[in-house]
Amino acid sequence: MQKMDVSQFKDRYKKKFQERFAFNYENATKQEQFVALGHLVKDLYSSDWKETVDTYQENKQKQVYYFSMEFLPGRMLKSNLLNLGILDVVQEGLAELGLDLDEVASGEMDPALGNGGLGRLASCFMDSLASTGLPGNGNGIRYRYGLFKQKFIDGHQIELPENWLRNGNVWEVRRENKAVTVRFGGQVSLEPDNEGNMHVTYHNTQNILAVPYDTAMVGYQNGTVNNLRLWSAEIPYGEEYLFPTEEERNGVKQITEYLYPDDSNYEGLLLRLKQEYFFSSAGVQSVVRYFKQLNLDWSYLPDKIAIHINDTHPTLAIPELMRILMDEEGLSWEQAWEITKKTISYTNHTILQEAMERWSIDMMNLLLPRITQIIMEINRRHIEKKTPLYGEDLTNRTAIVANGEIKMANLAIIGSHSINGVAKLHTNILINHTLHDFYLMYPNKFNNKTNGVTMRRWLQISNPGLTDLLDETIGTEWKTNANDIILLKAYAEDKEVLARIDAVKLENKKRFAKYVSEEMDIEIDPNAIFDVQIKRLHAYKRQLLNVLHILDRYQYIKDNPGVDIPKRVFIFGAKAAPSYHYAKQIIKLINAIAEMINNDSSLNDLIKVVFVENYGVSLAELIIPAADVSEQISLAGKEASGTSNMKLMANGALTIATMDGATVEIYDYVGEENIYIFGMSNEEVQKLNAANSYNSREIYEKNPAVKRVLNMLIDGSIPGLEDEGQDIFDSLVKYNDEYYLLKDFDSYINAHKQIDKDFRNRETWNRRALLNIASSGPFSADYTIERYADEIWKLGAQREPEDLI
Ligand code: GP0
Repeated sequence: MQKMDVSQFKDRYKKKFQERFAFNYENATKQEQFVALGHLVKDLYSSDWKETVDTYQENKQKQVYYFSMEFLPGRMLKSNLLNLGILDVVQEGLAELGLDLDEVASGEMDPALGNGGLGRLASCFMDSLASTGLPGNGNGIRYRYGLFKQKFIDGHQIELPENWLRNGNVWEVRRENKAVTVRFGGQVSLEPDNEGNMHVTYHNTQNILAVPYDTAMVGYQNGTVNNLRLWSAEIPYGEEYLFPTEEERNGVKQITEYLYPDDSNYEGLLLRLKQEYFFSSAGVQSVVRYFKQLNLDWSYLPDKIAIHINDTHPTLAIPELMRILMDEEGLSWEQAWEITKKTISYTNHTILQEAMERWSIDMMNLLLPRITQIIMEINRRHIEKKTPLYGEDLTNRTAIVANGEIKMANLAIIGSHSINGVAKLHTNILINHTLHDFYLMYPNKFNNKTNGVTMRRWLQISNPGLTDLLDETIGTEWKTNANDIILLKAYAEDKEVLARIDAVKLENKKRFAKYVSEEMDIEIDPNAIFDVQIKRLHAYKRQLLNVLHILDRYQYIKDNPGVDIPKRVFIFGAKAAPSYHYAKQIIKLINAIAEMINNDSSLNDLIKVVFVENYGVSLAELIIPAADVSEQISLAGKEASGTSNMKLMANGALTIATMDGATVEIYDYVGEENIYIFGMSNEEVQKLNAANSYNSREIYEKNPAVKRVLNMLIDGSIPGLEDEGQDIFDSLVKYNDEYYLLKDFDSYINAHKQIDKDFRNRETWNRRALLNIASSGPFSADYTIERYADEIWKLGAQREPEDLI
C-alpha cells in the first residue's frame, strides 16, 4: 500500500464523502462519516487483498480454512487503520477536519456474530493469521441478526433483535459468482453403472443457494490481506425457482437469519442443524473447487488444504468431504477416508456434558439422507476395525451412533487427524477423563494449544496510554514480537515507570467512569478498586460467588460504619442465554443488589455495583484497560481456557482466581506473588465429587458469615427480588450447591481481604501490575496460531508433487 500523509488523507476523505453522500461531511451523522472513511480504507487495502489471494494460488501454497459457526470481530475501523499503519495519520487528519476519530469509529456497528469466548477466539485467530503472514481463511455464517441486544427492565434481561446490517456493511463484498448450491431433504438412490461404480441420485431435494460475502482480514503492516468468507442463504436463480411461495421464501431466509444465542447450554433444534450443514457444505464445496483449479491428483488435497473445525458445530464437513470425493469425484471409500482424515482437525472448547452436540438419527436422516448414510458407514467401519483391538466395551463407548443419536464429538475425533484442547489443564482433563477412551485409541491425535489473544486490539487499540508507555520504555519490537513485553520487567523497581503505570490506569478508569456516569447515571470514584467480571452468565463461572462476596462486604460495612477499607466498584458484564432461567435470575439478583447498594448513602461509597447493559467486544475494549482486579472464579476443571483473563492481565489487572483453564498458565508465568489464588484445585474437586460427601446445608448451618449472606436472599433485605431470592437460596442450600460456592466461600473472602490490604500500597500494587503486563507476551495469539500452523496444519512443510518442482 502506498503511504499517505495528513493532507493527502484530508483531500481523499473529503472527496470520498462527496462521492458517497453528495453533501458535506460536516453536516453528516457519525454513521455517515464512518461509512465514507470505511470505503476509503477499503480502497487502500483492496489491491493487497487481491494480490495476497492471487499469490497463494500462484504458489500453490497450502492454506488453512478455519470453519467456525461464530466470529466476533468487533468494530473493524481502528483495527484496519492500525494494521495499515495509518492510525495516526487518519486521527490527525480527521482532527484537522474538526472530527474525532473515536466519535467516527463509534458510527460502526459492532457485529455480534458470536456468543462469547469461542467466537472472539476465532476473530483473534483471523487477525493473527494475517499478521503473521499465514495463508488462512475464515468460513462461517453471515447472520442477518447477531446475538440479541440486552436491555435491563426492572433488573430483568430483555432480548431485542440486533439488526446490525441496517445501514449496510462497508467491509463486505458480495461474491455472487462464487455461490454454491446446498441440498436438503429428499431421497437418495444408489445404483451401480455398467462398470460396477456406484451412482448417487437425489430426488425431491430442497436446493438452497449459498452466497458468499467476503471480508478482508488485514495483517499488521505486512501487506498480507486474508479472507473471511461468510455465507448467506438465498433462493436459487434458475427458472424453476422463479415464483417461490411465501413459505418457501421464509424457509430459505430463515437458515441464516439468527445466531443461536445458546452458549454451552445446548439445545438441539432442526434449524440449527440446517445452519451447521449449510455453512459446512458451502465451505467444503468452495475449498474443493479451489483445489480442482490446481490440477493435482486428489491425494494431494491434504498437502494443499487444511480444514479446521472450531468445536463440533462444523463437524458435518467430514461426511460432506467424503460425499463429494466419492459421489462427485468418483474416489473409493478408502481413498476418500484417508484424504478426509488428513485434511481435517478439530478443537474442543468444553467438557460440559450439556454442551456436547448430539443429533437424533431420525432428524438427521430426514434433513440429510446421504450424509446420514455416510455417518452410519463411518461408524460401522470404526466398530468393525476397533472391536478386535480394544474390546467391545471400550469400542462401543467410542461409537458415533448410539441410542438413536449421532455424537458429533466422536465423529470429529474419528474423522480427523488432530484434536486439541485450549489450555494445558483442559487438554489434560480431556486426555485423562472426558475423552480417555479415545486417547487410548489415538494417543497421537491429542495435543494442546493454549488460547491466545491479539495484542493489537487488546493493547494497542484499546489502551493507547499503556502502548505509549511500552514504546517509550522497551521500544516497539513488542508489537511484532509480543514476548518482548518481558523487557518491561527491567523497570520493576523504576519509581517513575511505576507511577506512570498508575497514571495510565487512572486515565482509563476515568474514561470508563465517564461512560458509567453518562449512560447509567451512576457516579463511581476512579480511585476505587475496579473489580471486573466480564463473561457469559453461567452457573459454572460463578458470578454468584462474586455476589456473595459483595453481600458479605455490605454486611461488614453496615456493622462497622466508618471502617477504613479501600473503595470498590464491582463491574459486571454478562448476557444469559434467553432460555437459561437460572442465569437470568442471577442477572436480576445482581441488578437488585446494585440498586440497593448504589442508593444506600450510609455505605459512604465504599461499594458500588455496575452491571453494564449489552456487554460485547466494544464494551470490553472500554472496561479491560480500566480494570484493577480480574475475576476468574469458575469451579476448577470447568472453564476450558478463558480469554478475558489474558486480556485483563496484559492491561495490568491483578487476577483473583481458582486454578482453572489458562489461568493456571498465567499463574506459572506471573508467579504466586502476583496473583490471588483461592479455592479448591481440580484434583480436590474430583475427590469431592468421588467421595459424594458434600453437604452444603451443613456449611450454611455452621458458617455464620455464609448463613447471614444467604439469609439476605430470603428475608426481604434486598428490595425488588421476587422468586429469584428463594430459588437461588435453594440452589445453594436445598439442592446441594452444584458448583461448590459455599465450599470456596471462605478462601475467596480472604483473598479479597488481602487485595484490600495490598491495594493501599500503591507502589507494590503497581509493581505487580507491571509484572503482569510484562508476563503477558506468551498469550499473544500470534504464537498460538504459529503452533497451530506448524504442528496441526503443517502450513510450512508440505509435500510437493514432482510436477510442481
Ligand atoms: C466453549 F463450549 N466456549 C464452548 C462454547 O459453546 N462457547 C464458548 O464460548 C469458550 C470457553 O468457555 C472458554 O473457556 C474458552 O476460552 C473459549 O471457548 C475459547 O476456547 C471461555 O472463554
